[in-house]
Amino acid sequence: MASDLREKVLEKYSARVYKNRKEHVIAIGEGNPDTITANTRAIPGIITQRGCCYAGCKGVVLGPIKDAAIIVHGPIGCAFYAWGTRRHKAFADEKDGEKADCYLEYCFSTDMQEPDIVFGGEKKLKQAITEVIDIFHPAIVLICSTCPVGLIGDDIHAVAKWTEAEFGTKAIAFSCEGYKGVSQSAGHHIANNQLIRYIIGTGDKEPKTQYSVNLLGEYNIGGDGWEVERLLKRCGIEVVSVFTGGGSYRDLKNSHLAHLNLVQCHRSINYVAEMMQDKYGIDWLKVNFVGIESSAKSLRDIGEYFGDEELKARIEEVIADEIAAITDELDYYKSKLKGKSAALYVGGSRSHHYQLLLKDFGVRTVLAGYEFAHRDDYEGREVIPDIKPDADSKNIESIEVEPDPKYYKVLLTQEQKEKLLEKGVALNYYEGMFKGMEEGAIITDDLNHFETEEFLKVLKPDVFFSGIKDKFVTQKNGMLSRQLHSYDYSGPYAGFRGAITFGHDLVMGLYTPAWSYIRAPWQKVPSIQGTLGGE
Ligand code: CFN
Ligand code: HCA
Repeated sequence: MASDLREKVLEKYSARVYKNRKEHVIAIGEGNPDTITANTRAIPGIITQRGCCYAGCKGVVLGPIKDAAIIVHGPIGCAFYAWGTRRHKAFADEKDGEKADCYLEYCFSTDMQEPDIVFGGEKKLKQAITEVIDIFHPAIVLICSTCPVGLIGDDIHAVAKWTEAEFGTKAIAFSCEGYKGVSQSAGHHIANNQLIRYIIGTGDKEPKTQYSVNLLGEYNIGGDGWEVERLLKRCGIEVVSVFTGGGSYRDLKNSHLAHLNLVQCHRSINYVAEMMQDKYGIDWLKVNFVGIESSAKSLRDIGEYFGDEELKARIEEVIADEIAAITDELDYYKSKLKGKSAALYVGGSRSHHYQLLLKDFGVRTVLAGYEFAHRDDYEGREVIPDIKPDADSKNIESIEVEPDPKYYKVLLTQEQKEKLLEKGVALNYYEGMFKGMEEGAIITDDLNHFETEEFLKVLKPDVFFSGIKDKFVTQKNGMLSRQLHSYDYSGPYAGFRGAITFGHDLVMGLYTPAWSYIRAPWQKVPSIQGTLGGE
């Protein structure tokens, strides 16, 4: 039983740690709760896999904005980390027949040293900004602070104002010191709040068509964003901006003029969708382009939202064509993968999305968890009509959403309610990890190194999907580990074609003869032979 396995791992803890961790590790079914404690501080001393606030702000959300000069104010290691380890892919746009600015290959930093910590680093920051503007003339400068900056109190916001006054170049500061909050998630918020405040809504370029969207929470890992854009374009849907994979300041500033927001990674961005709805009246729809069924459903939901019969027919044609093109390979990979089992542990939304792709291949998930997700990512986010005695109850009754007080509630205005009914698609809604998981599986929030090793020992999945920190420990123990953060530099995995690349990589990993060499020869047969006693 899953709860027994859970106990077997957690019982090794002291009473205090046990009490904490049991709220974060849930066995599905068997009368267990389908609520979880999440987004709390990791226990000091435990080896968590989480990253920091700076990683979430600079590394994840801002890093991919290709035409922004992003200056990291802090010691060089932090700048290198967010530049070198996150795999930002982008093409430089064309502007007036020439290649427009793209700074992704550069790493701008103040490289703070001890004297800057002692005497203050603002002078050095101003110097770095002056150099960047002199050399590159960027349209926008983004300043990100790392831990020491917050500790010594450099005022990066004042420096941003100074930049605008001195050079007339737009500049935004992000106080994303690594120690803030409990994980990367705080950094997503800091980045996104500034985007809403200073960038979104500042452009005036209207979309060219009546079916235009922004792609929110798509960071173009392994080229996923490109694949999704290709699919949307094939269907005749215009992509105004992408937040932020392969994205640009040039496009983000016009994003408020798009007709609909599509949300891929809800964890890092759902609140931007929410704020854009409040501020600009743009509806948002949760999509997921990881998985064959999920991709088809997402395209259909978009068609349904716009409600145009021609668009819907085109979407059906594209789905049929994309599926026909992969059927043979899909069948082959399915035949190799059916019946296998997997464990997944990544940051905030992929551990759920990839379960759906695995299902397409007949692979079962026995354990899944998030590093830094919030409760809604596990428990789901339901749209609950704001039922007031004076509200239009006739409309409310026909909304097909089960109100459940346990789940996250979203109260809608009358206008939003009407729109929801009119569109017939589940707006402002996403399913949490709990609902898709089978009885007997285990959910782990903020899984640590000890639990990773222990759970893998008892559950024995065929593959563990995770990140760089635990990949090699897993593989040295004889179990395949594929990185879901970086796709082990393969990809794209999104969409229909991407699913096949994923299937191929997984089959390759599982069936490689390398696994037969995991046990050293002397563990199987004695390697020293001789006789005792000198006979
Ligand atoms: S690209 Fe995204 S999909 S943004 Fe987020 S929650 Fe990280 S960097 Mo690593 S791969 Fe991961 Fe998600 Fe959203 Fe990436 S699962 S941990 S902060 N993530
Ligand atoms: C981060 C970035 C990361 C790390 C990946 C990993 C990414 O959290 O700072 O641990 O393998 O995707 O690059 O999530």
